[in-house]
Amino acid sequence: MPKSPEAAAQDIEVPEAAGGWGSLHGILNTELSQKAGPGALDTLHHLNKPDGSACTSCAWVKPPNPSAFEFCENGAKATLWDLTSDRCTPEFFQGHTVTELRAWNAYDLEREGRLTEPMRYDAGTDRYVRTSWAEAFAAIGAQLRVMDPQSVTFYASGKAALEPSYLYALFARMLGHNNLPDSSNMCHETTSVGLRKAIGSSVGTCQIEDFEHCDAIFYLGQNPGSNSPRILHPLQEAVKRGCRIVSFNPLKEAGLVEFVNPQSPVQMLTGKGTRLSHLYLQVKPGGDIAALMGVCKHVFGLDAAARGKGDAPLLDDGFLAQHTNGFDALRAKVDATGWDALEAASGVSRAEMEAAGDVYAQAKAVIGIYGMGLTQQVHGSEAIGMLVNLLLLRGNIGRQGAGCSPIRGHSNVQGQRTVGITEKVALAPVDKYRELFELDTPAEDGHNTVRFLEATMAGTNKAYIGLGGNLAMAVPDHGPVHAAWRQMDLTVHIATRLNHTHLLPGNDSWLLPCLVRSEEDMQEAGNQFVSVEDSFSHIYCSKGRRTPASPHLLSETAIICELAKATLPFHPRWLWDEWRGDYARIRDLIAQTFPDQFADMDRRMHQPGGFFRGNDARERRWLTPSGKAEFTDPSVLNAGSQDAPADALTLITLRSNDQFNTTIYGLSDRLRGLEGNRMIVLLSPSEIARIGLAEGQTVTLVTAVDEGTRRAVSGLQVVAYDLPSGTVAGYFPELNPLVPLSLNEKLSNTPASKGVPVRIEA
Ligand SMILES: Nc1nc2c(c(=O)[nH]1)N[C@H]1C(S)=C(S)[C@@H](COP(=O)(O)OP(=O)(O)OC[C@H]3O[C@@H](n4cnc5c(=O)[nH]c(N)nc54)[C@H](O)[C@@H]3O)O[C@H]1N2
Ligand SMILES: Nc1nc2c(c(=O)[nH]1)N[C@H]1C(S)=C(S)[C@@H](COP(=O)(O)OP(=O)(O)OC[C@H]3O[C@@H](n4cnc5c(=O)[nH]c(N)nc54)[C@H](O)[C@@H]3O)O[C@H]1N2
Ligand SMILES: [Mo]
Repeated sequence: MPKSPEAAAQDIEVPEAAGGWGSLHGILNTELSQKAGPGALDTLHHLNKPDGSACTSCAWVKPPNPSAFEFCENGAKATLWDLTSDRCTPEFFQGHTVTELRAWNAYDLEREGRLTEPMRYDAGTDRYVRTSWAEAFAAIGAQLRVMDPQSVTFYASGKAALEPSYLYALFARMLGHNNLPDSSNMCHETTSVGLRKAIGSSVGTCQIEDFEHCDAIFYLGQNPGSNSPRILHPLQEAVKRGCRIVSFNPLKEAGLVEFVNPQSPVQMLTGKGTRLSHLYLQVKPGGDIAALMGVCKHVFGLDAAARGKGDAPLLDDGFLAQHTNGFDALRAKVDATGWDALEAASGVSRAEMEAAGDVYAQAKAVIGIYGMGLTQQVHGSEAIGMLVNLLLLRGNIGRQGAGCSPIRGHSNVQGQRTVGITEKVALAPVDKYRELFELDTPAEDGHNTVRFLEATMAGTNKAYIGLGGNLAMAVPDHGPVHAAWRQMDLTVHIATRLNHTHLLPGNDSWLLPCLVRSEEDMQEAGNQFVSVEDSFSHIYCSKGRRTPASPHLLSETAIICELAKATLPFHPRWLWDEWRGDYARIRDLIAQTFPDQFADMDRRMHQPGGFFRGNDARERRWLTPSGKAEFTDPSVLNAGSQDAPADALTLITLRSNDQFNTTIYGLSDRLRGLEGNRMIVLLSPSEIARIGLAEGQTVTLVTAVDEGTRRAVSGLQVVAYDLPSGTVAGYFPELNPLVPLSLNEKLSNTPASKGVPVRIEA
């Protein structure tokens, strides 16, 4: 007899539970390689607490009553990485041409340590050479002043805090453009657009308290063990209360299977953790739409049966009537779609979808959580819409213990959007800009990340300023993108460590080294602190205490102010010196610009747990055109590309446990049992046999859509792994050359990094 879906979930074996001793070894290894020193321990001790700095590794909540160690393995790694004792000095650059450095791998580049002085690219010697801040600002300002503002792009990676982010967006608009892509464009932009379309909110509706009251959590396409380990604590607590977790993921991720709490002596000593997932639906890539539809179909069946017997209905009729729109169309679609089609499109069985439907139906309060597995698909917003559909059926949004909770990536990526970094004029605080700065916001929408790359390839974008990040490596289609990148007139990088984007200099290129969040930031009014927003829309203060890595470093805020001063004409209300001197002045501007959410920000952000800027959908106020929460009638059953040839496999690009995006800490993907090599391609054993490959063999992956251009990555070792048939997986960013720029989410342009049609060449 086949196992029940519940029993199958209990029997899943993983190489190692999340947390546990392995996480402590992981921290130790990073400390050994980075030699951050004893002061770093003090920084870790204060991390995510009211008197410390906010961790840069993820956007999970900083709780009002923090535990002794309010950080995880990966937060510790990110902090130690920032506080390394290694230095990448002008002397280093003297010894290596840029061409030579381009051939280094990412790990070796960042291993050189923190950048220490501003550098200018010298084309004659093909080297970065020492410059002064004054020279850098004057030269960049002089260039920007004479360029067509529409040909200039200001990118932001989601680490920069609220204060520099607010000024950066303002600077762009004062210069005359809305070209403000950020890392969110490769990440949760699908949420910004898709969730907004469904419930009128571009961010999640849950608060941390909801995790104390939910009976079920539907957990889709997010890997907490590697990417947001602090979430494992509330998940563990919830499970201990009897809450049931239903996971949807093509990989059996250790963090969703078992957690050994490093703060529990019993669990650490016995090695026995908490089993997390009650059910584990191993969907195929993009299979969530169909799987969730199957869950809905079963709930409709249960509801009809209950009504037939005269029992209380399962659907929340009152909520549906008062708060939602479009139910009938969804219902008709679900009724008309057979189980065979749902099984084929999702990769999971009817029995599994029904078991998940039972969990949903029995739960009084349900939370839906998701990450990149949903957002980085061609029809990702429809997958989000389908999750919202399920939640709406029983009024699971806008009440205690229920809601929709996307897990953000970068530690302030949500906040950057909140304070004005957006290419869309409709989302910019246009009236306030006029009132506060006599500024007319440029009328045209600007570039998102994909549009920026297209414009660069077309030769119409000629300058790039990067506030952090490693954009050229994080984006799709490295081949054509990198060739075009070098044709730009001006490239400027505000950065902490050397990366490959810096090694694609335009005609004129600058490297401007900045402080990290855990470092002291002295300005005219004394040591400054900054603020960030987490996944739950709480705003906190973050205070740096460490001595900066070099006396020449400037803060991101200071660099933006100086660039703006060197570029823009004088205006009596544009007070760059005062803003630089005292960041409280910037917070006043944020509070005046967004009074409903940020009033009295400078005081409230010091509260333990920060302050909540509010969320209308949580209060069941739906800021949609209809004024109601919208059911989505999905146009497809699988969220992947509909143009893939029938014989293609689908590639998922993954993060390992030992990286932060393009920053590679090491070669250990411990939680998946993969060690020592990132140039690998994972396939199920049966797929390896079907294609006629052998484990350990080296192959080439070739993209199987948009085939006018050949996109290939060679030298990939075949590794057997438990995956659905037709699925292959490998690492981001190594496999980014395979992702066509044209393969992006329909509504948001988020690159479809979890659904790339490919073929294997032996
Ligand atoms: N240590 C560490 N922490 C990080 C980061 C890091 O790189 N390292 N990056 C930060 C950033 S910027 C972000 S955005 C987050 C990212 O955190 P996540 O959202 O967890 O992103 P990924 O690791 O890319 O992949 C998510 C999961 O989606 C699954 N998946 C792939 N395709 C599908 C699908 O079609 N359906 C479903 N249901 N699942 C699918 C994958 O197997 C994987 O488990 O983490 C943040 N935190
Ligand atoms: N194929 C594929 N591609 C992806 C993804 C995927 O899952 N698959 N994920 C996408 C996602 S979710 C994201 S968010 C993007 C990430 O894209 P980015 O945010 O652009 O990339 P990161 O790797 O986070 O940037 C790392 C660099 O940031 C700089 N840095 C680090 N800390 C600081 C700081 O405090 N200040 C400043 N100024 N600079 C700093 C350092 O120089 C470091 O080299 O990648 C996307 N690309
Ligand atoms: Mo991200």
